[in-house]
Order: sequence, then structure tokens, then C-alpha cells
Amino acid sequence: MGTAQLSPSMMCADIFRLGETIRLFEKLHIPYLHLDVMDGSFVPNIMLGTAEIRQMRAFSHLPMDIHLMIEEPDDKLEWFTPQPGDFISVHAETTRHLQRVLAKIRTLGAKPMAAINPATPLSMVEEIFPDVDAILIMTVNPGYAGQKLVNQTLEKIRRLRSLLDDRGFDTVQIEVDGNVTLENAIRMRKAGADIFVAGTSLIFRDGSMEEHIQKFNAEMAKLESGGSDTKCPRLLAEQAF
Ligand code: S6P
Ligand code: MG
Repeated sequence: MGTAQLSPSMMCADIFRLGETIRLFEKLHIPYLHLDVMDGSFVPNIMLGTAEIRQMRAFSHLPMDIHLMIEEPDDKLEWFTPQPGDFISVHAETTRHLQRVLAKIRTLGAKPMAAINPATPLSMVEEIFPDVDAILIMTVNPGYAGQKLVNQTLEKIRRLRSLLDDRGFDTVQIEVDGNVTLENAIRMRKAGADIFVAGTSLIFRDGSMEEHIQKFNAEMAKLESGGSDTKCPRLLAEQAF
């Protein structure tokens, strides 16, 4: 298990301070910008489009973590100009050809990620482990920021982690998205999550964003260095809840 990574959800950022926020993320070595693309059909909201993504690419070299919440993403991937180092995630619920779409993301040069909603069973992604670099477990129903954790997704993260490990896919990362508070992040980390989408629950809220990020890093480092007699948080899964 590598270090816990943050992926700030840019739809939660103050658009009037976007530039300085991105510069702060660069200074703090944030590994990804999480970009939510919503089509008003798969999810009941419309968010970030190709123009915003293009502008952010011109402004910053930070890799992107593009979360496509759009119906039939199959022939729309090129619109987002995937780059090496980017993650592109597609929802298993949005395409009849998930394996083909994931393979296409790889061909276009980015890292494929499959996403599933809280009600979607893990069996929907079990056959595509060889085709992904990460799996996104939605911990709220997609569409909005500021929602409450769907509690049973914690157990789902734990089951996915052990399925991946048992089948030899221990390098496949797990991303979690939705109501990632500091307390929930600790529980998610213990369950086996690697990448944490940071929205209104963690960093885009009152107080200093830099301090929120440092606090997250400190808590994750604490978990890694023990706090128990094992150094591997995955082994703590039974204690996660
Ligand atoms: C939701 C979207 C997310 C949100 C994020 C907000 O559909 O995919 O990336 O932006 O979950 O975070 P929070 O902390 O407000 O739930
Ligand atoms: Mg998202």
C-alpha cells in the first residue's frame, strides 16, 4: 500500500480564487486535480465541461483525475484530451462495453479507472481488474457535493481491497469519493482506500485549506507508522468500523 493521496474536487473550489488554489496544490505536491463531469442525464446535475478542463491544463501541469458521470462515454473520451499521468474514470452503469472503454483510455495514454455507485455491486467490476489502474468506490450517490456518507460503502471498500489482493491485483488503487471528512478518511484508509477525493467535507470549508491538508497528511502518516503493532493499515481492516 502506497501513501494516501488527495484528489481535490475542483467543482467545490471558489471559482474566483481558482488560480491561487491550484498554485497552493502545486506547492503542497497534491498529486491530482479531481474534475467532475456531469451530463444532467446519468446524474441530476450539470458540471465541468471540456472548456474548463482545457483552461486548467493550460494553467497547471498537475495530473488530472477526470470523473466522467456521463451516459455512453465510449465515443467522448477524446474530448478530454487524456494525458499520460491522468486518471480517467467511467461508471460501470453508463456503458454496455466497460472493458472496451477502459482499454480505449489506456490506448489514449491515460490511466483507466472504473467507478461504481453505492448500490452497484462489486461483481460489476470483478472481471475488469486487469484493465484498470484504480477503482472508484462512490461513497455518496453521484451528482452533488455536501452529501452524507452511505455507510455500507466502508465495508464495500474492505471487500474490494481483499478481492484485489487475493487475485494478485495489489497495485490497483482504490479511490473514494463523497463525504470524505477527516474521520471518514481514517475509516476508509483502514478499509483499504488509497486516493481520497477532497471536497466540502475536508478542504473546501471554513479555516485554512493548507492546514486541512496538513492535518490529513499527518493523520495518514500516523496510521502508516503504526499507532498499533502493525505498520500495514490493510491488516487493520477488521478494526475499521
Ligand atoms: C459527486 C462528485 C464528487 C464531489 C465530492 C464532493 O458526484 O463526484 O467528486 O465533488 O464528493 O465532496 P464532499 O466532501 O462535498 O462530499
Ligand atoms: Mg467525483
